Amino acid sequence: MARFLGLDASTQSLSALVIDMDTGAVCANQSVVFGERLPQYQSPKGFLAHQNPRVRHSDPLMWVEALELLLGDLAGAGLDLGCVRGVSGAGQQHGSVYLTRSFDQVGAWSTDRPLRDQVQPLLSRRTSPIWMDSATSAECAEITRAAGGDNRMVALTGSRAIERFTGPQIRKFFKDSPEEWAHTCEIHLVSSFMASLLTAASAPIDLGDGAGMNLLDLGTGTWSPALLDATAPDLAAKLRTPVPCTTRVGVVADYFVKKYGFSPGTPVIAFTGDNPSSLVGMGAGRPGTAVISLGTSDTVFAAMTAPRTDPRGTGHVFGDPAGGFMALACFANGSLAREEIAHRFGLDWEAFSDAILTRTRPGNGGNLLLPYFVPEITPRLPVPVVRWFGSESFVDGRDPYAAVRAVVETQALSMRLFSRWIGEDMNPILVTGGASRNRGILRILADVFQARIVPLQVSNSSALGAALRAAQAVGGTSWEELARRFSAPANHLAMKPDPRTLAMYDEAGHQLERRLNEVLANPFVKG
Ligand code: ADP
Ligand code: XUL
Repeated sequence: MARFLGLDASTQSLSALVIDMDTGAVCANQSVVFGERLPQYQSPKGFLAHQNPRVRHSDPLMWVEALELLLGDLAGAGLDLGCVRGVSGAGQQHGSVYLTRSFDQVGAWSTDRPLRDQVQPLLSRRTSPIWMDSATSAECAEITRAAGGDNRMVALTGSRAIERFTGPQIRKFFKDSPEEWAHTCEIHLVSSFMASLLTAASAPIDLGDGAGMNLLDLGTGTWSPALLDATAPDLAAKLRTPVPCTTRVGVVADYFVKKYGFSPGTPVIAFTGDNPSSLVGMGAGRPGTAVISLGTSDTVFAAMTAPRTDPRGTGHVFGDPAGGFMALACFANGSLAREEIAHRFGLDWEAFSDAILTRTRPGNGGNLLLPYFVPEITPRLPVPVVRWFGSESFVDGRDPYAAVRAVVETQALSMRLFSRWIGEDMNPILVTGGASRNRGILRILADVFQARIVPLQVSNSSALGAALRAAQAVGGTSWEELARRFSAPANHLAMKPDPRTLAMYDEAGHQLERRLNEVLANPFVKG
């Protein structure tokens, strides 16, 4: 039996998906939701509470415990992990883990104690800043200055210096916590941390996720000496050389063989970022198909036919696991903003969808909401901004149904506006992530993008992408064949655009841009 396991350590959960190459079936697809299964970490949405909305950290031990729970669930459900011929994985991007000792010095995990207890003493920093953190504006400015300006940053790394990116986060840690910094000998991304746990060895960062650090020279695929210097002293010694996404980084450690029944010697392929992994999971690793992912963050991405960067400075270029590069725009106020409105009005997801499909009309009667409940990544808003524009019956959320439509219309218009630079074909658009099963949201995306919006049959494209990457690297199956077998579109669920909404949404797009420009000029002033 040729089976491959993909893991996805995302913001709110850790998921596993197993594909069977003989039958073409997905034979396991399971998650451990942190808030539900690990309440002791006080992270109901996957991150720790903090009074400063710009600070967002998670406890890396929560991810360690989740890995054990998830593997226990799979084995407990009767899945024979001994049949798995290769493993790969994905992680929420940009988040970082800091160690006092290299995983290589640990050698092996002891089966006498839970993994969590063995990892805890290795941490030089108790918590991990994650992608939602935006507390590093000063460090971004310092790095940009040292590197020679925004344009130089973009030319080298594919992105400006960005608050959530790992380089600025490392610099802040070095500045704010010199003692812990002095004790740090190895730094990982969430992806390479999870791969290191699995192999009991220090797994290198891959080029897909590494591109989200403001440290990688995209031209050479190596850490940029100038950026390492601009970020923190002696940083090169704390990072392993980055590797292509298809690299075999080790084998499943004895600990997991003994505890969960993996076969000895099961190869582990480099883990990557959740978005690069999702790109191949969606069957979009080759240029020609764009993807919208509606997870905790909303992202728009596509494999690139030609090198391109975002003149506005909010977009990014990451490595594409299928080769070449991918373009991406990321929005922090995704699912959590939709949840904010749903909870405020006591609506479940069905009622949320219904508010769009049956209770309100495209354009929302000209009403507009800026729904930035947390600092926004795209456009760059350093503080939360929630503003209502329109009729008296709409403002301040007086009409729950109009509020639902308003949050989703602004999200969709903003995705369209800020992904234009990507320049790849945007019809059809494949859609994934927790919110992609919401018909109302798909309706608005179809109309705003004037594109056919198509979900996949398999949910959790990031874990699927990880399983496919293991199959490609270990089994040698081509990307095309893997996509044909496992990334089939659910055409019966596709949403077609209504051409009658085209002009109206163009006008709404201009309105939104005008309001955003006002706010960007002075986000601290209430309009
Ligand atoms: P991540 O991978 O970032 O952890 P997921 O892709 O698993 O996130 O998506 C989780 C989010 O999906 C939740 O925050 C929830 O708000 C949202 N979600 C789940 N089901 C629905 C639905 N039917 N409609 C809208 N949103 C949903
Ligand atoms: C991408 C980004 C998020 C995280 C979490 O740049 O910050 O999409 O990867 O999913």
